[in-house]
Amino acid sequence: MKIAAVDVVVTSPGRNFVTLRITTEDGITGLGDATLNGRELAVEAYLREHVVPLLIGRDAHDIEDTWQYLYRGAYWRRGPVTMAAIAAVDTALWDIKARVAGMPLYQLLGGACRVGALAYGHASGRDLPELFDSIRLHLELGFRAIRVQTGIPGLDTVYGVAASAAGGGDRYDYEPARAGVLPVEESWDTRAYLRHVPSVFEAVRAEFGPELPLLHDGHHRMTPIEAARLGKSLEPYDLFWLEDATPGEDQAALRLIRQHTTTPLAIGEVFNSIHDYTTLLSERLIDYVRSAVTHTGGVTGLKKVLDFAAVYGIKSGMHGPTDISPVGMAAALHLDLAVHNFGIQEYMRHTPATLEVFRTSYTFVDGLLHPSDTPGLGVELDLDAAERFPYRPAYLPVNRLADGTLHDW
Ligand code: EZ4
Ligand code: CO
Repeated sequence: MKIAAVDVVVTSPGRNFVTLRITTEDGITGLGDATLNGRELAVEAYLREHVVPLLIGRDAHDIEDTWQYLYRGAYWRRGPVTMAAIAAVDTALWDIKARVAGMPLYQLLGGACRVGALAYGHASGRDLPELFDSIRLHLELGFRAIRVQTGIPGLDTVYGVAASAAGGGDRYDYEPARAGVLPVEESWDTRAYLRHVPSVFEAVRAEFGPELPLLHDGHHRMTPIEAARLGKSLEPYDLFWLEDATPGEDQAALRLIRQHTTTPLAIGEVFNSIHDYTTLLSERLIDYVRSAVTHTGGVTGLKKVLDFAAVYGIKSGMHGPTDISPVGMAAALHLDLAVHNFGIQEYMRHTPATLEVFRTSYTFVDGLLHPSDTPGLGVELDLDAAERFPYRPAYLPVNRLADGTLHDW
């Protein structure tokens, strides 16, 4: 079953997405997500110039061999651009294979281990009343696990905090990538953050009780000793996880945090290879793997990471922001269902404009996501709708300390 055509589609229904569409000689199509937030056109060019020409004429069924051909064959390995490009090819080929088989992808990955994937939603507020409203809204929507992000006294804007609690109705309206020729600049103060966050979790537990799983994202801003202190001070509030406490590239940092706290740790949304995880997994320095299918070499790449994690009893907690397209989200859901060591799935609902371009079939019922039993991934790309939303340059913000020093965002 030879690959006859490959298209790279860039569209911006509210935010930018890069999608690969592979068509076989008998007209079967498969989709893959290659969106790299704020650096989209680098992946588009990598695919268009260096990958598409290699795919024409290859057997669409040879998924592992194609993965190795693009990974080993490039000589220059790893990196977010390369691995997002490989992810898109890999996901599209799995989509094709499952469509040909007439099965939802999770069946080809071994079948379902659970009835649905527990999802967590994003509650946030500039102050406690706003945050409580946002948590209540998420509970009403059916979420059974909730990420809590909060404004910090003295800081104007803080990562993960929606502009207003009601915002876009029931929709989490925090979209960090802003259209423009330059990134927005935010300000940061770790000491103010460390002083404030434990009091917020104390208040949330007092209001909502001990049962509700609560998560928090540190977004790579702390030093190891600062993260250790936060983990320790949050222990009374029984977090499901503390995410991205320190910058991701420093695997040894997690050793220090681990020595000081029993708060479970999650990391990996900016990772792109199993080699980013070797120390973290083999030394049991984390509890959850945050990688997305979209950024880690696809279903094939991430499945290997999760199987490695399973050896150490470490679970999945796949990244699922709105910059993962519905195609990437669907791929994640099939893997969520099929791996034994599933933990939780992040879920930020896409906008109506995005769902006009990407026709999804996955469902969210009573806090659980299900990829649906449609053959393949279960997502269709509407090319006419995609054309109505042309690409707009947009960047993630940058962060500065009070004296102007550039800090991790
Ligand atoms: O900032 O996906 O856990 N989720 C996150 C996200 C990331 C964005 C960056 O593109 O940290 O909100
Ligand atoms: Co995160």
